[in-house]
Amino acid sequence: MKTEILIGMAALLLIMQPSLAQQMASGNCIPQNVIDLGNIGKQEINFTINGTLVPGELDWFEFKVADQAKFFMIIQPPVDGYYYEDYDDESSYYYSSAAPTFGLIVYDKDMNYVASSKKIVILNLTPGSYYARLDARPYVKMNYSIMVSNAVEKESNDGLSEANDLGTISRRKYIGGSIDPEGDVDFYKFKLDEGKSGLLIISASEDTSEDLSLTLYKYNDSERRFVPDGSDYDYLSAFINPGLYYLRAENYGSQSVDYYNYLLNISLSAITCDDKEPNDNFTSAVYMGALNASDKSATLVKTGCISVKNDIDYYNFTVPQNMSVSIDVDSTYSVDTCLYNSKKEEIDCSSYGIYEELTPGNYYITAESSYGRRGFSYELSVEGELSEDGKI
Ligand SMILES: [Ca+2]
Ligand SMILES: [Ca+2]
Ligand SMILES: [Ca+2]
Ligand SMILES: [Ca+2]
Repeated sequence: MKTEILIGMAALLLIMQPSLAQQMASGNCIPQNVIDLGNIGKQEINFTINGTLVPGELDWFEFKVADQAKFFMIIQPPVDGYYYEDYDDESSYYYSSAAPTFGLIVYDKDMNYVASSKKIVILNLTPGSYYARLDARPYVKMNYSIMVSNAVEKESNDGLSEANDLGTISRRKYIGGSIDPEGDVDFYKFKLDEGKSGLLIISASEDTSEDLSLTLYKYNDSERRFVPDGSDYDYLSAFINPGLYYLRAENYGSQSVDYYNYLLNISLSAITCDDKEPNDNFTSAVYMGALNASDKSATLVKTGCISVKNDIDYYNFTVPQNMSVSIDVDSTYSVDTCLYNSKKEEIDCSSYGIYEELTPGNYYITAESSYGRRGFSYELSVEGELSEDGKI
């Protein structure tokens, strides 16, 4: 009984830790071993600080604001949602499905509270000296990184005509913003230069349990205006070609929510799609080649792209002699594949790969998203293996 109470009290103290620490800090406690972040002014800033926290430890930072500056600070664990522990010199991994709970608090030079967040703070500060304090509730030693950048939205950006211009998408871009007030909608626009194309990926993180809804707008030639081209929450991907695009960010769901901050991470990966569209039926199938097994086995590989919703990709290949054939797909999202013979009769369908003994002939494969996703690539491989004596 006594032990139970002690454990209960210890747990309560752990839960209370951040608020106790906050009160102490605001009581004019000048921190020791402060990490200097330098000056923040009108110039473009974009830097990352990497550090380590051990249980019960607080890291302090100081910075000077030269001119009135709006910028964000985002705390990120080293790997999405997971963190690792270093045992002295020997590295070993601590695996957890729960992300650590961070707390970042910003104070002015007199230790007056300015702002705080578990993930993203957006600051609009007058010139002066400031402190920031980071704590976390991992129960292990943990690495973290804090990114500081003044790539912050400019209100009002509530419609297509008011969209914030993010320029040309070439390297990864970050933009911090807020859903504030309730019902706020934020528009951004960006361009993809001539000769560039690829897979656009936009992911969002929020300092709340709410999700952002992201909608991409593309120019429609027949309607002669920008129209929504796919919508998703927290993560949006699409194959894009040169041109101008708009992005709409707003709170997902209809529940009324308080103000929150978010960070958008926008990147373009150059992907070459081997499945020249439309390859949407048997006659337009993309030929993969013949499984010529000079040394017992042969492999045919194609990179396919699920470019639009309900895209289906047809392929065909030749089996020159009796073979054991396995068909596999490597992809972020589940892909259903089906195998057909030359008479277009279905042999097998699966989302986990197909394995069949095949006689010489032409065969077809179809690939499509298992759950109606779009905007991702996959690698389709067909491997044929001869039996010891070339016969099955
Ligand atoms: Ca906003
Ligand atoms: Ca807005
Ligand atoms: Ca395709
Ligand atoms: Ca297709």
